[in-house]
Amino acid sequence: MLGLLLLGLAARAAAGDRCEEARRVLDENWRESIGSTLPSSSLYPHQWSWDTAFIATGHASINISRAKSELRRLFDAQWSNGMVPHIAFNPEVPATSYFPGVDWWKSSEAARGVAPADIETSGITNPPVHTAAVLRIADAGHRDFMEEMWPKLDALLSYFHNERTPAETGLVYVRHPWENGMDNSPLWDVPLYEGIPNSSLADLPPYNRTDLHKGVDPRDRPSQAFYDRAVYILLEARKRGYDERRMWHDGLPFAVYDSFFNALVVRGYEEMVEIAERLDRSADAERYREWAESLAVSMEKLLWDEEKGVYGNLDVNTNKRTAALHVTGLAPLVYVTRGSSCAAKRRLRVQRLLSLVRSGGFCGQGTCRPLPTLARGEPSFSSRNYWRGPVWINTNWLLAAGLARQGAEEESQRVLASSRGLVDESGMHEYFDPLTGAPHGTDGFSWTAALYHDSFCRQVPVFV
Ligand code: 2M8
Repeated sequence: MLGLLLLGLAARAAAGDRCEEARRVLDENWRESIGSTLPSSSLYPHQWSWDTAFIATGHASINISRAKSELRRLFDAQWSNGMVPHIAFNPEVPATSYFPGVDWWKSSEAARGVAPADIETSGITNPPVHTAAVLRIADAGHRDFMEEMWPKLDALLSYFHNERTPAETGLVYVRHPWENGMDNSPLWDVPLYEGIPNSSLADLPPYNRTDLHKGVDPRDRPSQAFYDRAVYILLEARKRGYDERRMWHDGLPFAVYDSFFNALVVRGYEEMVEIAERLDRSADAERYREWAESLAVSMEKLLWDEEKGVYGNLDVNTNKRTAALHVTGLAPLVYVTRGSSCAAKRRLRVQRLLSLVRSGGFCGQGTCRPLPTLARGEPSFSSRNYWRGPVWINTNWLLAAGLARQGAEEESQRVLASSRGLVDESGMHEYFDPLTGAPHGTDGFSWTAALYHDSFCRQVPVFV
């Protein structure tokens, strides 16, 4: 009994230290000159869109003025069509510090009049998880920030509805594997390697990968074949001035209706309903309710994979669906909209996803650390390679919240406890080996720190 008590106290002490460490990491990665926090001072020296949302969420319980500044600076880089680029470049660091940098994207020149003239950015986007950050800030007593952010969030979410949702499917497509944030997810293998053969890459200009020289083991990073294709897709988009209609009509080298991205858009629409209601914007709340509903119906109709028992991805170019036991396929747990015409199906499918979360493949039997991005036993599983198996704190955070929303409180707590254990043992690393708990990627990683703080260090209980 005494032993248990001492263990409990030791764990509390460790968490206390880690809370302090989380705040320190965020402080060290903060850059006053751009008013935002870098994902990592070495590997990622610019501002990333969904990282910023997670960082601002964490800052809501640490430093509110930084939380607001993060989002303000990111949305200063918003394009006139509503797109928030996945990178807003940091002018303080040399061009050689990150690949592909400003010289590759050339946003202000290639998308003149649409991309901002005063901040260089990438030409692709990220999942719209910023609504959650704005709600956290509002809940910390800053309702006025919802007012301030409303037009910017509305432009961003409307961009997905107006520019990225072709009427025939009603789904949102991604046009680069970097857009959903899971760079080398195995779900990209078919569209990338079958869709873009080596022969298309003959004229690719030479480039230097900076990520291989930043102290991270190259075995943990995406392959050269992946980078070649990532650069090729970037250059094809740039040639077309990043014009959405033109890219779509000319034919995109890579275009996928991805379950993870679509699920986060539904979740974004749901949070817009919440924000609109708090701001007494009933017509806007109704519009977002309808968008969430219709996107959820399209997901039930087109993305569910009965054989695998998860939501899959649909390739725009081949109309083929691929599914894998990857967190991508579990992501529809994050939203509660049922899609009224498919509600019964949706209920059954959520039950199937929950049984997968409880299964050994996703570390449900206490055999490994949930949630691996790819289930053990899947052919391309790697416990250390980036988005092909390791546990990430942001996907755990999103899924833990989703599980709680589905009423699976025990599973939600198990996923949170896993994140806590991994960080308590090793610190603020980028990702973790689900089999051994070993840390990988860069250290001093901001979203790990921010979401650890949001989950375990603030006074108000999470996800209630
Ligand atoms: C990783 O992606 C970038 C490209 O956007 C990279 O590998 O250089 C991903 O983990 C992505 O999700 C994340 O937003 C970014 C910065 O942390 O790094």
